[in-house]
Amino acid sequence: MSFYNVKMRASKEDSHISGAERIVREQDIKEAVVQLIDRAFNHSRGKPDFVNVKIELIGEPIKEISLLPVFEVSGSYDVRSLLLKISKCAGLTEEVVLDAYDTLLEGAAPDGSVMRGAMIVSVPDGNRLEPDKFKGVRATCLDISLEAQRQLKKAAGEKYTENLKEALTLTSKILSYPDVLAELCISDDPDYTTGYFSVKGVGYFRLFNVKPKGHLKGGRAIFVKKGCNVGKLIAYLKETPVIAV
Ligand code: PML
Repeated sequence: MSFYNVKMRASKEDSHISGAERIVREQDIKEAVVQLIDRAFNHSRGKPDFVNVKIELIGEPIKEISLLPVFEVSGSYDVRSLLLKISKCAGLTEEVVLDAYDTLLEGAAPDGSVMRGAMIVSVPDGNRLEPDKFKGVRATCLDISLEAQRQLKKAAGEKYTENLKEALTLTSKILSYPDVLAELCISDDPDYTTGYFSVKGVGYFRLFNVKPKGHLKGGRAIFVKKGCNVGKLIAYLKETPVIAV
């Protein structure tokens, strides 16, 4: 049976507004396109002046990966102390994680702007490995099964959002690569203060107050083992089709 990757990205005055994707059978392409277009025109960042929808046949078997378990962290807490604690328990170098957190809040691109994709940070030395320091690295060709989505909705209850589903699917793919240890994400939407720290073998720590409200910067940091082959990692993140179950 053939599957297709349907991708949408929307922008306004050349600035990214939203993007989403699905992996579907031929008979479900139309429905997926309608959902994605609907999403493009109903985003809190405003109406797009450009929407691109791309449909590609997937020419290889789709790999099943496990959706990470979610741990919610709400209330008032100090993000840096929490990151430090989680990093320590997970055997990650604390300074490297805290440095990445500060860098994302300052804008991780060389000119201090927000990177579209993720930076790749080597552990324990903290070196930045992404070849393009402005664009970073992006993971695509991924989706979540209907059953996993149903269970996630049930578990998250009223705290369920489409952002959660997409972020969790994305980071589950990123962490499924053997040399990836963890990922930290802070939204660059000034009104969305929920981010996450996902850790291999542990799960997705959903941080409801990862940055102050109104803060315009954010981004993603992927932590990898020192010596990780970055070319192979990037190829996996971009090209290997996965479905989180
Ligand atoms: C969530 O758990 O609600 C998603 C957090 C990450 C959001 C990333 C983004 O939308 O930029």
